[in-house]
Amino acid sequence: MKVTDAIADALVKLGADTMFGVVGSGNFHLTNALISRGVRYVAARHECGAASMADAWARLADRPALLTLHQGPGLTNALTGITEAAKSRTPLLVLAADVSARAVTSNFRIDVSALAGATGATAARLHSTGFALDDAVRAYRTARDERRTVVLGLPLDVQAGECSWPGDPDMRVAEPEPPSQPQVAKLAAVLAEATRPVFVAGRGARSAAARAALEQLADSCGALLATSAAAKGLFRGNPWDLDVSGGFASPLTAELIANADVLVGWGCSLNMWTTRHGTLIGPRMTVVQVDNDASAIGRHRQVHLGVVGDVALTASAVGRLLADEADRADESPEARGAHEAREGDPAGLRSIGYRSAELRSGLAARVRWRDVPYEDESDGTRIDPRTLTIALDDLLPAERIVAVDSGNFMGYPSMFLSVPDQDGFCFTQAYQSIGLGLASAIGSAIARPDRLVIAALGDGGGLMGISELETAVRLGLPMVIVVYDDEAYGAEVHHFGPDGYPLDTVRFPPADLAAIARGFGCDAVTVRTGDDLGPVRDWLESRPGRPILINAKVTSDHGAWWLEEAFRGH
Ligand SMILES: Cc1ncc(C[n+]2csc(CCOP(=O)(O)OP(=O)(O)O)c2C)c(N)n1
Ligand SMILES: [Mg+2]
Repeated sequence: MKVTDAIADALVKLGADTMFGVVGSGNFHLTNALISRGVRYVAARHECGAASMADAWARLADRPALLTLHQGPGLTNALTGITEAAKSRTPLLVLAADVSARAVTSNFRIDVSALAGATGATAARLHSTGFALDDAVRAYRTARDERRTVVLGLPLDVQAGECSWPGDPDMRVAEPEPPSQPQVAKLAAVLAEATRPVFVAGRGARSAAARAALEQLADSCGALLATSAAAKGLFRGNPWDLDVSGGFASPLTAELIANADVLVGWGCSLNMWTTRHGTLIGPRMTVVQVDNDASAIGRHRQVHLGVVGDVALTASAVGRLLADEADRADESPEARGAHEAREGDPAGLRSIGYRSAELRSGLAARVRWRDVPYEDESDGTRIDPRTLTIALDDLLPAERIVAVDSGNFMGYPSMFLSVPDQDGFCFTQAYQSIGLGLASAIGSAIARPDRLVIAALGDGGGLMGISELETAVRLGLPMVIVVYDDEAYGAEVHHFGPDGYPLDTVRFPPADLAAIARGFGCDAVTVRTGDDLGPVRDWLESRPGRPILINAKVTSDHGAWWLEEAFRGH
């Protein structure tokens, strides 16, 4: 049996079903072997786009995507997207063709393992025809079970070799890690004493099971619920949802988090973004971190208590312990209070922990950014990005996925567009690269054809990744692409401008992005006022099988409020 056929068989048996890439001679046969076994192949126009599509797809599908690349430049072109995936712990298997070991003078020769390791990905390799299948299966399992981006080097001579099929691969999937009982008891004791607890759920809590367990525990101790940007939407619909903690937090959210007496990060690194460089952590706050990866605990900031374990299992175990303690207390004179504490009060009819009826109505009225008053700076020729985004929030269906590129503009879609749940937000910002937003929106649209995908881009990042517009048109994806067009690398303009530096390197003449998009086969509209959004309404009604690009000429008199915060992190 040919090694490429054996690997394709094994990957399909393990569950691989979707692959992104750019095909050259080095990955031609393996890619076709996978396609002939039913794997869907999505051809991108640039390997970085393919990597970012695969990254977004895997985040939403919650299983490994495959990324297939030609040797040498195929891999180096993909590196930025691979780095983003590796830093985000996206389960991704990169099938990276490589020259044969003996081809020491090949033009395509690079050190694949060194490159993979340098990005934070896990390096793997087909070592020989005899072990090729084991190497490939192990690489897939590492990607899936450890949530790693794995770069599997595929030497051409090994790919072309023969091997024997050893039988079906081991199909076991790693089980989630339960916490230890002493740590559960410590966290239960902290929550039993808390008067103003806040939970901040991160990427490691992005599941329905974690949401259910965290909501139940929060009800029993009166905690408010926030997320990191990576888990935005997780608690949508819960009356105690504070939305995102950190630079994107609304004033009310920031105030409530800073005034907490106990903050528990659940599958959340509590990094400088989520804590606003630590300013959301009060001096007398007890900080707890729960994570299934022991090395994540205390990595960004010191915590008073670290609990190693799966988020859903830990939240359930702590909830059970608190309920047992309340049951025992039922026999005591304080029985009634304890009983109430155990039952919780999700509706907020009486005060428990941080919750009260008054706070509940305050949250309903003021927790969203779009409910915070602002002065509309639109001037008839350029639209205020806040006004634009609120209009889009009203116009576009609620069942959506918002995929955001990087830049000064990025907070507007992140904070003014609501999302239906944690799968409604695709935030590829772990590497802070511009240019990944469009491709990650395409990967999202492929993962979730039931939802309208909104790609939110700056003009800089949009033009950097524009080759994938052809992919979106070719695939007939009905997505909305909003370009916040300030004709500049606005982040640099607003960071350096106030100090009087020359800005010629970061400003550009106007570009007609709507015409460019039409050239790719998109529908398109240029928007300078809210009235210009009519064609978007028409497009929504007819839903043609092609994207619409909104070239929004936005005001840019000053930087966004989160930008200075971001530059403090450089
Ligand atoms: C690949 C890459 N190159 C350069 C940068 C530095 N950078 C950060 S934001 C930015 C400007 C992006 O411009 P645009 O997409 O128009 O967004 P804006 O800041 O104008 O809102 C640049 C160049 C980066 N983060 N990533
Ligand atoms: Mg710009």
